[in-house]
Amino acid sequence: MTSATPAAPGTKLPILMPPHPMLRGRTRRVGPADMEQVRALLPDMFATMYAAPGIGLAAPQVGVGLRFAVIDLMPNETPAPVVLINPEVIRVSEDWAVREEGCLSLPGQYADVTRPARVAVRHQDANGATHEIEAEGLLAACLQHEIDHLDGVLFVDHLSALKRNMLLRKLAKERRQMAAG
Ligand code: GNR
Ligand code: NI
Repeated sequence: MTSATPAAPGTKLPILMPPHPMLRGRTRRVGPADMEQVRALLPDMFATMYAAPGIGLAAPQVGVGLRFAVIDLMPNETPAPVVLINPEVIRVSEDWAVREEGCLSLPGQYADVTRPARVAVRHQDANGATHEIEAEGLLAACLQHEIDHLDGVLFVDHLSALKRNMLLRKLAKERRQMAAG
């Protein structure tokens, strides 16, 4: 059997949905003492993201209150996993871009989100080495979306209150109907 996604050795974790408080809390910076725990979680985070499927997953979405996330935009259907530990936006462009976003914590909900078109992000990898990414397009949106999660922010928070409540109510209704069979 062939698969576009890597044979992830990890285990799928449950993805939290609103109103879970973990999605609204801030996360704690990953320090040297946390690296072992983070490294142990990474295979499960990637397995969860690839299975969903999604292009990013932040630790709070799987109930972990630490400042890290994983992404993989799968350019040309080829895996390109990136580990973002303590990611920070260090520069933003003055121009904005609109893009339709979704979120694994808000399944089935999509909306146009306006964000800075380009960002530079500094982060550490699983070995503690520091990197800087300059991004535009989908990668820029995804990086900002994941860093938002680490601050308790969901993409719907960038919408009007009217649109936000509409999407959150639609999700709650769809989940009730799903539970009722
Ligand atoms: O899978 C995802 N797709 C996506 C599309 C546009 C902008 C951001 C994203 S991230 C999302 C996965 C997710 O919920 N990450 O937190
Ligand atoms: Ni998300």
